[in-house]
Amino acid sequence: MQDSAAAKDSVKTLAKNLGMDLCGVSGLDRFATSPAGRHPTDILPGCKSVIVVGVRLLDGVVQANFRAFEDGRTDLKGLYGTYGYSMLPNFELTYACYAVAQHIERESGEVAVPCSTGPMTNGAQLSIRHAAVAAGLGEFGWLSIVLTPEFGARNRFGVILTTLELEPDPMYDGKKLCLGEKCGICAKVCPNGALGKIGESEPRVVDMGGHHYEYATVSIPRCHIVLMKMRKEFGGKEDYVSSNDPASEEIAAAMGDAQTIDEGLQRVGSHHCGRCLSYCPAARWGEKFKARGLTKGSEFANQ
Ligand code: B12
Ligand code: SF4
Ligand code: SF4
Repeated sequence: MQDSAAAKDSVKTLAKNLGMDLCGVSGLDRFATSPAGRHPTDILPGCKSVIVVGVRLLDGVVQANFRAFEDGRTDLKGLYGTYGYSMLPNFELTYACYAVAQHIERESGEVAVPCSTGPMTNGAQLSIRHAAVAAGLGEFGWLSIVLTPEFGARNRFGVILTTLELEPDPMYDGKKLCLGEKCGICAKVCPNGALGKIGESEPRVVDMGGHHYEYATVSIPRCHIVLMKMRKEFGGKEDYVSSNDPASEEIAAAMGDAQTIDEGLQRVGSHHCGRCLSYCPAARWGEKFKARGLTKGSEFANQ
């Protein structure tokens, strides 16, 4: 392969041709504070570059979520489950990561590892959110996932680790994307209080590449039981766990039963919530959805 800048260009062109909307590259210095076992070199010894690809969510699929939240059309949640959560973003990203890794190995003789992207793709080797920020694609929003200037919260990402040296992209340094305290919509719309309120709860703090970020500490059990419909009030057929804030062990024990209900292809209920992501107005989505009449103007959509 060519020099590190030309090699990066060829990877980005390929990613675009594979249907990716975003692609960025980070060196390893930005991962200096990774937790044990989650550093790129723990997965690929000799790793020199972290490539992150990203794909936008379809507006039409996010609007199907509004029909469910605002019109009670919970039958439409399967659209988000299939095209916005488990199936397509993940598989599309998985294929793109695989093709980029093949391209690098074929062209340069270096080593490349495509990582898992999420549900049904076997595991979480490293934090994709941190990688996306390191690769300059955006910044953490209060909702804890990554906001990009192009699509706000409505993106999914995939990661390829490689021993090939690629020219790193600068960190995102543009206008602040999260509207912070004057917004707080993500915490307000969460049906199970999984996200603490801004200014009232202890944030997670990340220092990376000279940038400082703070975002909500997500209660994973609280989010998980909504995503998996594990209580009647979140659409479950039964209360599979004893409270809205169960211990992780109780969720794990109940998963066997819960996963057999209302199964999609992945044998997991297709509820998948996504309220925080859908209502997040970053990247002017509030205006866009309102202008197109895609929400019914709930107090959140109006902000
Ligand atoms: C399991 C999982 C979940 C679980 C648990 C989430 C969790 N926080 O663990 C549940 C079901 C709750 C969940 C929910 C959602 N998820 Co999710 N999830 C994942 C998945 C598959 C693995 C997360 C994980 O265990 N990572 C490994 C650990 C190590 O990373 P971590 O928890 O992020 O990191 C912590 C520490 O280890 C440390 N850390 C880790 N690495 C590093 C590196 C550095 C340098 C530093 C400083 C610190 C640090 O900081 C973190 C805080 O302690 C990721 C994909 C992935 N591999 O990252 C998607 C992912 C995070 N999810 C995603 C999405 C979109 C969602 C939902 C919106 C889905 C939905 N319902 O529509 C919600 C959002 C909820 C919310 N507000 O956060 C996207 C986010 C995309 C984006 N825009 O940023 C991801 C990246 C999937 C993807 N391929 O795009 N998710
Ligand atoms: S996905 Fe739903 S339950 Fe999870 S944090 Fe977002 S709004 Fe809350
Ligand atoms: S909903 Fe508002 S506070 Fe939450 S991440 Fe989006 S812009 Fe930030």
